[in-house]
Amino acid sequence: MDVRRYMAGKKKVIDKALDRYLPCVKAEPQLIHKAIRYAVFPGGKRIRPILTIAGFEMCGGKENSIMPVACAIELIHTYTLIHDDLPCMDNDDFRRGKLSCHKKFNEGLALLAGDGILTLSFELLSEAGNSYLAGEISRAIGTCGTIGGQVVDIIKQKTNRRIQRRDLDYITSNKTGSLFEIAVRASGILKGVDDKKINALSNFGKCLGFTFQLIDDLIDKDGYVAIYGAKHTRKMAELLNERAKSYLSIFGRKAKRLSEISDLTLQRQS
Ligand code: GRG
Repeated sequence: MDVRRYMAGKKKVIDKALDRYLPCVKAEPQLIHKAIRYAVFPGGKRIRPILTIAGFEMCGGKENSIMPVACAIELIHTYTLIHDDLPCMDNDDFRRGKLSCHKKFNEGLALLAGDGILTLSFELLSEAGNSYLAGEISRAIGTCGTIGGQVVDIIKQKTNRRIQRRDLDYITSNKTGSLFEIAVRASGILKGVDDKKINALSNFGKCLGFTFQLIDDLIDKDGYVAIYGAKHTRKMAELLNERAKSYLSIFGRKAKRLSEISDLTLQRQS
């Protein structure tokens, strides 16, 4: 099956599962559930949970048993977007082509919608029954991971000085990279593959996350593009994509799907 069709199919399955896991709009208090569903649907590309599922399948697992983990990863991603859009952070009025959550509802509700889906993600992780994995995900999105990246980003933005490469690397690895890394790594942990394979999955996820951010900077003409220009940034992304795929060699031909998803990241326009 063509990789685009594979991804579109997975997106549908993920959306259906998210719909099942989230409280319905009629559940009290209705307003918070309305705000949560507004932020989660129709959603974006669902790239992170697709990577989790594709990684799990590569390791010999079946889609259904990783679905709570894949959905937890997407809910964590959505919480970061809701909070990132708040006036106290990036102050964005729009997200995914519509009003951001706090603009549609209000700041308090958006904050709680983010908290609500972060909390639900750990309920889903408890369903997966692997406390080591829950710990690894907590660490990846904590103050030495995603949150840490956001903290340094905010501090650097406030100084108004041209950002240094070292700081940008730190922000990218943590703010974007950590969640990509754990999204892929989670698949190996849940399937119980050996440490060599888990490390390979981590390295692949880390490089892919970095590539993803470089392409994002090319689309938005900021970040690395502001320092190195578009041509150099694209070259960096291409090299990093090759490095990402090289980590998959340990999986042999089974790595085809993850490799294709990685290549597709280079071509994305949104
Ligand atoms: C801890 C509040 C908090 C934030 C952490 C991840 C993050 C920092 C903020 C989110 C905003 C942002 C621009 C992150 C960079 C990573 C990135 C390119 C996110 C967009 O991801 P896509 O393109 O989005 O996968 P869709 O809409 O497709 O889900």
